[in-house]
Amino acid sequence: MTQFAPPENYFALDTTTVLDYCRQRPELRAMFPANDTLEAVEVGDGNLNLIFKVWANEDHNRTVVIKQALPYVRLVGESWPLPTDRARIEAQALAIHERLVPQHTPHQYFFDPEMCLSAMQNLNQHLIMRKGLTQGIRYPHFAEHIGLFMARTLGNTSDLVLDYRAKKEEVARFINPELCKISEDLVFTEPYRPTERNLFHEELRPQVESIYADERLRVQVAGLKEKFMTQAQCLIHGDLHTGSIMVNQTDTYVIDPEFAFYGPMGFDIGAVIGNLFLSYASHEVRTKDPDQRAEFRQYLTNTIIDVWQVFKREFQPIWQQVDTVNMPQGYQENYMLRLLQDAAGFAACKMMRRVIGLAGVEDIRGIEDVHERAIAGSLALNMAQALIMNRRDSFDISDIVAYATDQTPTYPWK
Ligand code: SR1
Ligand code: MG
Repeated sequence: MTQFAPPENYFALDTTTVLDYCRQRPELRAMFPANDTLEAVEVGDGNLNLIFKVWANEDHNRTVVIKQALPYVRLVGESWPLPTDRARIEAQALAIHERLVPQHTPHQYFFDPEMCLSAMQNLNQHLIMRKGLTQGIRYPHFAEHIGLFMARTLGNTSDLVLDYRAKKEEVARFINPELCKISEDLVFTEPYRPTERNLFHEELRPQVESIYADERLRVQVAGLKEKFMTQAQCLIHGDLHTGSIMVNQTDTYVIDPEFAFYGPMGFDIGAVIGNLFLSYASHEVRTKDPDQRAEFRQYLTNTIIDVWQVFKREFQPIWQQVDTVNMPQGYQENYMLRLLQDAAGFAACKMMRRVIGLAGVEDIRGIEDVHERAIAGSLALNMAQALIMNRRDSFDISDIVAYATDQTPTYPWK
């Protein structure tokens, strides 16, 4: 396997060495004056990196987050090497996001290329959105915030806004082959064939095997994979699931753009929609009371509809900048329709990979009872298949919601 050596002076921090590191950084001197007592804890629960929280004198309002890339996939270990250059990609994407949507991007104090780490604002009043959704918490401003975030970050990094040369230079700066390969494999390849890395529950085997055998489905997935690999449309976040979003009742922050590259816009929009649908599927068993379940699901589907409507509305300023001789109204409408249909297809792939593939999500895999887990997983797979197969017949976001929510679980087998 290819080895990706980190920079010469790189070493992986721990909860002791991170304290010395923070004391030595001039950018943190104002936050951590010389005589302060620093403490740290490692809080990374993701698949790839080390995440430390460092604070001073027991004052958690003076906390910084240090995110350091490990030279391998943390979820698997050193047998799966991964370039630490992803820390640079993340830092540069965060800088662009902070410029375009500062209200939805954690502030980055600095990036250290030798140590492959960034120091960032601690979002201590916020929760990972996926955790909130599993508990049935609603976020009333989320659709407005994420719709704006996506319209600004995707639209302003596309050919619709960037100068021809700047765009190509940006494509080169954000070449991210190994992280893209993870998505190519885990999102578009492995869920559709037997592989050692797939990790679904045995209860779901008959349904998974029918997916492996479904050539019509694989034709659709192959088309989406091609789009992912070839359409350098704009700078996408690349991993915009609800675990990459931190929320509370008033704010929304997007974190973790280490998978960023120039790819298709619909991949980010689909990630948001697909993860809201995964939550919808999980509440088939997570919320026992039928009225409460219906209400929370209504919130989720309204949110999906609003995300798309806000995205479209906030994309209008982008269309106002284009040359309408070359890009007349009809082209603009067709562009948005293609985006909607792409988003439905990518949402579906994102859902199937989280049920069948290596890296699952708490919404489904966190359901303790195996039968309930299989019910939710089965429903998610059926929703995803309906989305991917019917996306070309979807002309409005309400069509997409209708196709998905018409589904029922196949498990338990009749
Ligand atoms: C091996 S990395 C698995 C997953 O973690 C990240 O969050 C991405 O979603 C990736 O596919
Ligand atoms: Mg991540």
